[in-house]
Amino acid sequence: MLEQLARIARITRILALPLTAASLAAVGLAGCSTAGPDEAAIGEVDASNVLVDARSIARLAPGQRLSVDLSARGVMVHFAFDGLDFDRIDLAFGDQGSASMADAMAPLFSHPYSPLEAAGGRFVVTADPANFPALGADDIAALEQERMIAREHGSGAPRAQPQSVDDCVEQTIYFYVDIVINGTVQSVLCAHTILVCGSTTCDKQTHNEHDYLFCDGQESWNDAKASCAAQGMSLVTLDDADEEAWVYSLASAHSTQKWWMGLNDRASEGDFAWDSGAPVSYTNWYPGEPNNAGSEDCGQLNRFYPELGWNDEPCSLHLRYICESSD
Ligand code: MMA
Ligand code: CA
Repeated sequence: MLEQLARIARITRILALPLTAASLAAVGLAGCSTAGPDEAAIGEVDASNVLVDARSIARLAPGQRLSVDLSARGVMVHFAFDGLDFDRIDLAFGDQGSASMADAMAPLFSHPYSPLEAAGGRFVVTADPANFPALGADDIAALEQERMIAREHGSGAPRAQPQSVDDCVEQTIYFYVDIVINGTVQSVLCAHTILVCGSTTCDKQTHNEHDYLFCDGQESWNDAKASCAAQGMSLVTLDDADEEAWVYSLASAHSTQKWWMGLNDRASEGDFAWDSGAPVSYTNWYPGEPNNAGSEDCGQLNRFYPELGWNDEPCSLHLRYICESSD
């Protein structure tokens, strides 16, 4: 996992940042103390910011468990996941009972934005979106619809677009994860802060020995192709339903908006070809597509989310994109 993270960081220049009091302040959360993570322990940051880390567990008597109340209004619980013994923590959800953290968080740890992936990062978990004063009603609506949003901000600066390596911005990613409480699945809002350097962040994944990048930067098809080529890759080729299902589920976990793939008929109208040069052995056009509506030469996924099925769109649109290695 750590090795995978190191590779992701190297290739995509995403750096997981500890969620410090300063970065909390930057996202406008009320009641944040300026105490550094080293001075903080459970209950010691302040009444509205509680840190749970390995040292909190070390203070427990043998056999004792730590109970963390996620239902408390106005309280943000910060989990420093590194070295945390989930088996010794109970998460309490008010009327809805409690669950061992190890059981409750199992789905979270298999989520693409798992804190285990973000080793060294720190997550904020709250059972109640109302505990996030930085989120406006529109943000919540977007979260509800997309189940994840990214907000960009720089400290003191106007809301910034990620620029170059020298001009990194902090980005707080909010997302819902499903955790299991007393056998039922409940959505919990989470946030973590990453440093985004460069205009695009890409999540690297591997499937059937091919590497894939799920890139969040919104690029024209040409620029997306060039960005893949710069990594020695092509825009994704979908060879069969199995590969499509895998790509679709990961892409949709990042964003249910549209994504570019490699299929296009730029060279000759109606003759679709993959960016990788692979033969077109499989297609899954949505009924009525490709319709070349107003000149559309580039293939994309998720136009009809949550339904599967591909669409053609104008290549000049700026969309997220997926790269794939040839081996
Ligand atoms: C949009 C655009 C097209 C697609 C149609 C389907 C109106 O155009 O996404 O590419 O074919 O929707 O209705
Ligand atoms: Ca179309």
